[in-house]
Amino acid sequence: MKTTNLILIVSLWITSAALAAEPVPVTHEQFQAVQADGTSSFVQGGPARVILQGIVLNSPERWFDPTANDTLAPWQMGGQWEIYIQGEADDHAGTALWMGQNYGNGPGYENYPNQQWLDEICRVNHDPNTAYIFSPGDRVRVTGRYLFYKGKLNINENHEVGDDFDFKIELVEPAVGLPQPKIVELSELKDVDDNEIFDPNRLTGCEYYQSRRIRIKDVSIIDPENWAPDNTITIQDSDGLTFPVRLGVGAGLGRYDCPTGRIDVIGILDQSAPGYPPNIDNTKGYRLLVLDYDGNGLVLTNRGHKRGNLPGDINGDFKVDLEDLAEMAANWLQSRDGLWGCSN
Ligand SMILES: [Ca+2]
Ligand SMILES: [Ca+2]
Repeated sequence: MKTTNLILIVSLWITSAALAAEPVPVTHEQFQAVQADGTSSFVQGGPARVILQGIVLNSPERWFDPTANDTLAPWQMGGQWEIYIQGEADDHAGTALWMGQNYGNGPGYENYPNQQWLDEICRVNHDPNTAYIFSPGDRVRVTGRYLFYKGKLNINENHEVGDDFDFKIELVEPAVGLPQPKIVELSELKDVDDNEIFDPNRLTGCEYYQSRRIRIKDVSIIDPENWAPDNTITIQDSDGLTFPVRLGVGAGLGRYDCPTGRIDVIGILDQSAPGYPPNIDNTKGYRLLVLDYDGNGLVLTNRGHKRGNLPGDINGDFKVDLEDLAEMAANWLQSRDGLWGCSN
């Protein structure tokens, strides 16, 4: 028998075995458990699919550009989509859900053609029962497969475009509200030598806050020259401890100047462990994600509500004028994939 046929038969057998298994409800804490080296201790012997519940923390299009593009060079992912959901009550963990368009730009997988990608992100942006569009602060239930990547276990499609690999998001309760960000000192995340604190029991240090909303108080941005959407800046506290802040692509990050002086930062503590191929050292690579900014000057965050109430005041400076018109003109006739023109 040819090796390729054998692989096909084995993979079909694995696929059908996985298909038979019912998804298993788990807590985020169970799902994110790690071994001493930071790799997953859930994956080995874990169910094919899990069910997780939590609060949506972000709008995916302020983190990645979802725009469909299936004509890219190898290793370019085209549209991407990712949300973080945070566990509630004593389930002190959180989980990211990721999808990309051009899985086939890595060997052995297929790409989503543009229309199929649009259908996919339209589907995961809407509650299947009500067509409601998910937003930060909604309580949702997720059913899906998973893979370990760069220090955390993600719900994803295993890089497969087939329907059987879709993950599903259902609304449990809309507009519950974002979780209150836990106030965290940089000394909880970094040791005295400014190295990341890693606790494999996930009861302290960076792991404890991974994929959760936190607030770091009284820091300054020491490299304001790096202030730009989709870039990384560094914050520093009065003891000299530092932490990277990965900025998203929210429009406010391009619209407003880098905050100066002593500020607070509210974001999602994330891990993107360094090295290639991935999963070399899963005890490092922590960062704070800030996906948008409302220009308030004191807290690096986007609170999602502005004073003023003048329709057309795009930049929120309380006057409708040519600056607003210029920003609108620059985006004229653009539409947001996954939200506009969905058939569901
Ligand atoms: Ca981790
Ligand atoms: Ca204005």
